[in-house]
Amino acid sequence: MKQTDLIQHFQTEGTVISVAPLGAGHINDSFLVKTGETDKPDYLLQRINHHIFKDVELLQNNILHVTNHIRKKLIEKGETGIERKTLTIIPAKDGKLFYFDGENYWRVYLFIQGGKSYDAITPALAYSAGKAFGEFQSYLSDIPEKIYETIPNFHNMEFRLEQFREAVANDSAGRVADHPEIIAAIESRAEEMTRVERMGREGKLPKRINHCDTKVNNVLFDEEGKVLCVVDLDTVMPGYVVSDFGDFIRTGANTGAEDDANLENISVDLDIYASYAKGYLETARSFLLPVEIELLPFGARLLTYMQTVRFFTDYLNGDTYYKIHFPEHNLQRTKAQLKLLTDLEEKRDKLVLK
Ligand code: ADP
Ligand code: GN1
Ligand code: MG
Repeated sequence: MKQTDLIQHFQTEGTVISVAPLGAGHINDSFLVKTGETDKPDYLLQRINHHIFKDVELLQNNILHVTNHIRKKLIEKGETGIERKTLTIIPAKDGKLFYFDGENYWRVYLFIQGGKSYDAITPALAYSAGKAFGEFQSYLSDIPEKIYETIPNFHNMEFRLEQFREAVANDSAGRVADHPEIIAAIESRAEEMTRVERMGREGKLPKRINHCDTKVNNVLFDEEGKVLCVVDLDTVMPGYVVSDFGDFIRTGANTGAEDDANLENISVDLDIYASYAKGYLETARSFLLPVEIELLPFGARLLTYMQTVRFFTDYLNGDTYYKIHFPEHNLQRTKAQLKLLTDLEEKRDKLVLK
């Protein structure tokens, strides 16, 4: 079905004048839908990857609860311009939170005008993003509805290692024999990297509602560099806060790209690291336990390691999960993440927070 026809199934206003692809995520497909009338909003149309988010109804209900709760908090704080400060779901004409066209699932959000997202940022933007993610966690700390895992075991390192080991054993794409050094690099860190799950089981670390995809390009900033809102809410679910801290550092504090072909470009930018941590702790310190703060630098290594394992597992499986743009893309991503991990390990002493 054409995207212009799809939009007719939603409770939108105005006349569609254009539909154009937007964003560079690895999972969903996004389109900016522009309307002709100046007094009508534009929209974001997204094709939901239902091979990954298998229960679309549960997914959309989660997002509805999360955005309604955040909206309530913003109103309580006396904020204005709230339609740009959290996502707004536009339901389908039948009242559902998505539309199924017989093949694909689609959803629509209000388009946030003037919002900018970046793949590379400055320390000032990192500080602002840190505050925003701390605030996000704090807003959701008392959400009354149950928020489900939209992808079971999503940031569970033990589970990700099980998937990796299964991929090595199956060797379905015949790629295992060529990469003994990557396999060794993953295995040698496995014990250390699963400590968060052990601490959770021992009752030493609480789960909180996390964003679980705190990539730098999931924050929208206004023209002045102030955060408008956090987007990409598919993975909001219970988790350990080290995850959200770590995934931002993995993406926002990398001097290179996530898939940089030139490993020399890759290192951790310590200014961005410190600025993000400062912003985050300003809004999150009040609810974090000392052990959670102590583990934040570990979180940066953990999420970089987790992404190494996830990209490499997908490579070994023959590229079935992440969108790839060329045949060895997942291998290149793996090597780039491993390089960032090594740099984070070397600068370990410089990452300690107070
Ligand atoms: P993906 O799963 O592909 O990463 P996102 O939900 O993050 O999809 O959307 C892709 C990009 O589109 C984001 O990085 C952001 O720049 C932009 N975006 C997302 N939602 C909105 C919105 N409601 N209004 C304006 N821009 C948006
Ligand atoms: C995916 O959709 P996107 O690009 O924001 C992935 C994240 C990974 C990220 C790696 C549902 O996020 O977990 O960290 O790619 N999302 C899912 O860039 O698997
Ligand atoms: Mg995204």
